[in-house]
Amino acid sequence: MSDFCPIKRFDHLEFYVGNAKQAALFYSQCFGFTNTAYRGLETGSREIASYVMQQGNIQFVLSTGLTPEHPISKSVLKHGDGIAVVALEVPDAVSAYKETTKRGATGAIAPTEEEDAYGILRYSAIHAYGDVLIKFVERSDYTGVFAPGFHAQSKAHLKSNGVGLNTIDHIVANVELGAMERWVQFFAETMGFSLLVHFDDKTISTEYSALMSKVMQDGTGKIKLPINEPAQGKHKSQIEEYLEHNYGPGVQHVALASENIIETVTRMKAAGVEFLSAPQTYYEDLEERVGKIDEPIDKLAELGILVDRDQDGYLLQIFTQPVQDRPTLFFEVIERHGARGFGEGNFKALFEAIEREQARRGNLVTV
Ligand code: TYF
Ligand code: FE
Repeated sequence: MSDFCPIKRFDHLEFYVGNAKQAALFYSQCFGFTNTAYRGLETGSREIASYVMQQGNIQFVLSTGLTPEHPISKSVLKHGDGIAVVALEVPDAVSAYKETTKRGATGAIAPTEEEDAYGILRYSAIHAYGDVLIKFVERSDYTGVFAPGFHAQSKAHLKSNGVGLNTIDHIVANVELGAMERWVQFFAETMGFSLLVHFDDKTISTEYSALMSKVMQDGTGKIKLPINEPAQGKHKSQIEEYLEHNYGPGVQHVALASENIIETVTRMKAAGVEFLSAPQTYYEDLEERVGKIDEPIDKLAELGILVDRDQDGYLLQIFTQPVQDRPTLFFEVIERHGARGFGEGNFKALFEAIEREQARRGNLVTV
């Protein structure tokens, strides 16, 4: 495995939103994140306000533009709220930039150093699908709370004991029809990733919507980035619905891992997070399909949690409704018991559930 662009971990995901103050309350109260750092007018940041939200090893940064000209304001006008930056922690942000741009990546932020009393933070960024950036963050010489310009913040109403979400498991993008190969090549040649699995349109087409999915991963297997492309079906694909409403490619869903999905989903539901539901028939023959599992099936049925088994073990997963008015970004909560797949056995039930929602939005039209 080539290691010209070694990656330590997911560093953070930056969301561009219309109102970061309200988004911070949502991710705190409904998803269990705690606000740890802030920049905005009160800290001398005149153009942008950002809230760093943390839970386990997961960091979200919620940013909004404070002027109509700010690129974040323009991004929100076009895409609505969504993920604009996938930040990866790397040992060397200069080298990551040089090695990837040398191999064809388009530079977005040339290597930059920012310094404060806590040391030096180095970062750089390249363009990925749509308007999404991949940012390389080098933290080895920095001990501050997040980055220069951010002030530590702990406000009681933005503090949470957490709902048990612990790590980012995978981040999925939707790209346009015909663009899959380009992005597979990008991750292979530019980032040194390899193809983990490929789901073709036959594995995952329901009666209506069809898509193709290829999972790219880094050399360590810590960074998994599946890519979806729409495929021909009887009705408009869920991927096309996303592309229309997002006005282009972008991040479709982020899977967050929990070590107790029943507890996590119970808490999120109590806080008002809406999830897709599986029909009760899904649970009738569940044990025949997946064998013995540790969790009580009646509890999984009550919450709508799906189960799948592969050669390495089993996994539990569930999907939220889109988290903004546009049918764009949503989240997956996943608990792995050895399984390394993505819930292939659930694709049919899941896509039928997504299509029921598409129909309610008037977007399940014959093509
Ligand atoms: O990441 C995955 O592959 C699973 C299944 O539009 C999935 O979470 C795939 C495509 C999609 C929604 C979920
Ligand atoms: Fe997923």
